[in-house]
Amino acid sequence: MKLTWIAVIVGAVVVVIIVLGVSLGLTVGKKKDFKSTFIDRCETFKRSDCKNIWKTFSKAYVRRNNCTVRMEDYNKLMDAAPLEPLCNKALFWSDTKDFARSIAAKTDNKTLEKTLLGHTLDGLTWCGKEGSDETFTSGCPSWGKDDCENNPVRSFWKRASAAFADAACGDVTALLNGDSDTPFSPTSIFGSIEIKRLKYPRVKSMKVVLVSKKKPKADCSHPSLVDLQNALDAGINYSCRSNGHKFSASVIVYLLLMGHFSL
Ligand code: N1C
Repeated sequence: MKLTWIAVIVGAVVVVIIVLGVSLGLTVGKKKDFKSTFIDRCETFKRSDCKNIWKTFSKAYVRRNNCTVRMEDYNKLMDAAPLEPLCNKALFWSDTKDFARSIAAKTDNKTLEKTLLGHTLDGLTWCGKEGSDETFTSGCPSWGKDDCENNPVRSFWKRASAAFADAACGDVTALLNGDSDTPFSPTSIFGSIEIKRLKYPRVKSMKVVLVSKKKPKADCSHPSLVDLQNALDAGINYSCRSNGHKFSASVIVYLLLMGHFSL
């Protein structure tokens, strides 16, 4: 009798494990489609109009030739999700995405990826096709300009970065890569779009922080930083500091939190 009960309990446990395993496997294994990802991410910002934001977004590239989507095609999207002024906390970056993300996550600094549209589209690829209402996530032009400059993803980041720079005010920070041969690249989005839209007296100062994971190649005397200063609007105060060591993003965050390093 006792043995029968043990067999029944063990059997029930096995059934529960199998049911849970199968349903979990199905959920994890199923890739969310692009539209659901967009709306789910958008809704984390407690917006009730994410379906409308999606419609406005997709109109920019759906049914289009993927090499003719310009940054202006996202103007209506920017109007649908305008940015609040970002005073004394805008954090720009170039070639230092993981550093910027870790720092922004642990501090009050705000990167574009912490805003609704930046967060919603971070890391995603999308494009359309002439004669189709669908959004595609493969077979799209690549980020580099080799395919074509006016592609849906690149034009979005250019437009969103322009809006982000327009919203910045007071003191801003730029996190640049000290391991790079050119920490300030005039062809990057930071160098070609954002820096040009920072206007004095709305923006008072820019602090450049050079971070390195390896033995740093560049310090604050690097010639490309002279180009950066020349690109800055007259009146914006410039300063630069370099950590001068190889630090991982998590070490920098730790030093920041302990007050041994500041942005
Ligand atoms: O070309 P970049 O860097 O100088 O662009 C970074 C600059 C930041 O200050 C951001 O405000 O432009 C903005 N930006 C993003 O926020 C962003 N998120 C994700 C630009 N690009 C962004 N991405 C992706 O990073 C983009 O799809 C492409 O793959 C990179 C470009 O980064 P970069 O060349 O290091």
